Amino acid sequence: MAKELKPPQELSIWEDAQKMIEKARRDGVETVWDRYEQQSPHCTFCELGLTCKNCNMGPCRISPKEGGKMQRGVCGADAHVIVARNFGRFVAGGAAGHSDHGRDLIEVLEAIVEGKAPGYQISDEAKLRRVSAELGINVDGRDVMDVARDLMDICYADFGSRKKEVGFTCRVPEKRKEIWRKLGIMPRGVDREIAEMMHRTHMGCDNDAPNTLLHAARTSLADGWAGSMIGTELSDIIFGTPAPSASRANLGVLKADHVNLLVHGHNPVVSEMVLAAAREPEMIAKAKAAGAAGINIGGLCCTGNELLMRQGIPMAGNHLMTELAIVTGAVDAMVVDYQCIMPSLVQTAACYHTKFITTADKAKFTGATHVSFHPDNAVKQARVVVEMAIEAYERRDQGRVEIPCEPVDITTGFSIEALLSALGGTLDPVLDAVKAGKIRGFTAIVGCNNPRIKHDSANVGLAKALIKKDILVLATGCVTTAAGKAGLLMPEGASMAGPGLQEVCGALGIPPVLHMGSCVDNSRVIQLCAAIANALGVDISDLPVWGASPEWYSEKAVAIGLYCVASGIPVQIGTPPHITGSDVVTNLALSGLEDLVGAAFLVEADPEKAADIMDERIKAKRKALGLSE
Ligand code: BF8
Repeated sequence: MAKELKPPQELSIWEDAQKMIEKARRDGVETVWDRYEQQSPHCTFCELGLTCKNCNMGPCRISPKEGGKMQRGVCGADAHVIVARNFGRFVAGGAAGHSDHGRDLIEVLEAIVEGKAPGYQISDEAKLRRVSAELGINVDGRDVMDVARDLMDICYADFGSRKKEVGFTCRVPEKRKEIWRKLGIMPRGVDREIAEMMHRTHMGCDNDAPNTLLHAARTSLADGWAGSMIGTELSDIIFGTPAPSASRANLGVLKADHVNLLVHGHNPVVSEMVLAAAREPEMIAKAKAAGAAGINIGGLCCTGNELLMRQGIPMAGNHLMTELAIVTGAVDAMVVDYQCIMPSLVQTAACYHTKFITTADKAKFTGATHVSFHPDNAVKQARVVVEMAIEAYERRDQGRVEIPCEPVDITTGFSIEALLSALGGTLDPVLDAVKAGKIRGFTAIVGCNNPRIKHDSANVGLAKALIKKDILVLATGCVTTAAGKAGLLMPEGASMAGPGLQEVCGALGIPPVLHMGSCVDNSRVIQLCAAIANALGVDISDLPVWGASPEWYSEKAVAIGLYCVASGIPVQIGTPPHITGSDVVTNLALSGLEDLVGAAFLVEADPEKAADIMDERIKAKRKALGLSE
């Protein structure tokens, strides 16, 4: 029997989402929430992490308590080994996603150096020289392309097996590196750690759950301090380092009289080129000839964040809004690269006139139109994509268009460089505010949406609860749009903050939630924490800081959470990963890591309760640093 549909008001806190869920139902279009209901209840063995498909003696599923005795898989693996192996592979998947994205940027840099990437360039030469110098490259008086070539070599080497430590560990406080060396989790090379995790979790290798977990930490550190950090730094060098700017968010950014082209996925390598093509007078003229007033580019998910940070492109929505954007009937084309792109979007697009276009040879979708992007053909292919959007516009049925709300204003662009420049070149004003207790601490709220949780309720709830306690919030990934829609990315949003944070925001003209970029850009968060720790002469774990991912869903989010924890930043999550079938693994995650790396995970779904627990730790950390409340 079909399950009863939940009212849209129970599925999302947003009016634009609720209206589009209703429209999807009217239009007979299936959404992620429908499929979630169909899949519920989920398999308990899988939820606990107690299924194993790693070999062909299985699949196995075990009960840890069957008859009072722990069951074992066919190979003899107990619950702890099975859970740890599954978790290790989960982390490796996330680290691979971010890091392969980072590698794609090295390849673009290589193509630029070799003169084979028309349309791409070094946009921030000063940052190229600064980052290269940090990594030990001689930059004085050298040609920009020579420096870029050396940087490219160092970044490629960070993916290999020849190093003892990846390059950007030069940014990590010495005390932290000592911990990593002692535990044997210093990240050596991105591909090496990921491959070793796959090796360890093959049947008959690492059969000691804590040992597997430590390698998961090492793999995640290779993501945070190499794969992701390379992704961020090279994106800034190639496309420009973000600076504060104004933009808008929600489905109201779609324009009924324009060709609407949404970019979705992660890597700016594609979306920047599509944007550039859409701005060409020739393309605008074609759009006008087709009867449109112009071409409107909007962002979804993390490539949206990338364009928002650097180009001020408006955000149409986050993860759970991607299907609903098409349901407006106003999206002429959705162009995607990779990661977090629901396979369902092909079917959703087929219900309307929307052209669904894939661009990455490693992320093809059956039923989509594939336009293969590479550094040497990106300019040409971007024009092809924009022309497809214009053609689709001509087929649009305006009678099916419903743009559900007006957009809200947001501010964006808070890279570390932008923060420093706003603060007069030094972190001192922020550190002074922290010492004075006006900013009591920091929390980076990162990550996703998940249909298990009412859309954005926890992302927004936690951000509001924390700023009320004078805790400055940094936002990345899909939390960005949530915070933006809630008015938290505007300086006026400080009226929702506590008195200290209100004062700081007023004095600096900043919002209480600062947008720092995409999920790959969580590397900016750990870099900032390391810089603050270095400035204070302490370890990262001594700081009054948290990470949080209230609505996480992806492997990447777990990799981020673990590299934060391993870097000394405790992390709140709204739902546990599939590890609770092993008390050894669960206890390690929730408390054991605290002893090892000075931080651990907190699982608390209620934003207010989570904020209270986080606040207690911030108080304790402030006290230990000799800071008053
Ligand atoms: O990397 S926040 S849903 S889009 S995983 Fe995905 Fe989560 Fe969004 Fe970006 Ni990050």
